[in-house]
Amino acid sequence: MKVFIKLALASAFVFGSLTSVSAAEYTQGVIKKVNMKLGKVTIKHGELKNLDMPGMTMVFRTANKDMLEKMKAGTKIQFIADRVKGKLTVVEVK
Ligand SMILES: [Cu+2]
Repeated sequence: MKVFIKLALASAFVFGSLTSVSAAEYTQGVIKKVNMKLGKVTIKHGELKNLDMPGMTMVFRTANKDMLEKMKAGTKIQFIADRVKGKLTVVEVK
């Protein structure tokens, strides 16, 4: 019985992560620092499942300058990050 439940949970998890590929999953973050000059933002972020990354504080690029201009240190955001040309980039902000 236990095994069955585990399998059911596992398949539900796999199904859930497969469907979340199209339905974007936002991660909580707090903006720590914005560097317009370098086009970078420091974010204390929660777990980034798509990047297989635990919560931490780190530097991201942003998909475009408009996005960066709207960011302010101390602001809580919900965002999606991904690798763009090998660089960790904020691709979407709620
Ligand atoms: Cu990180």
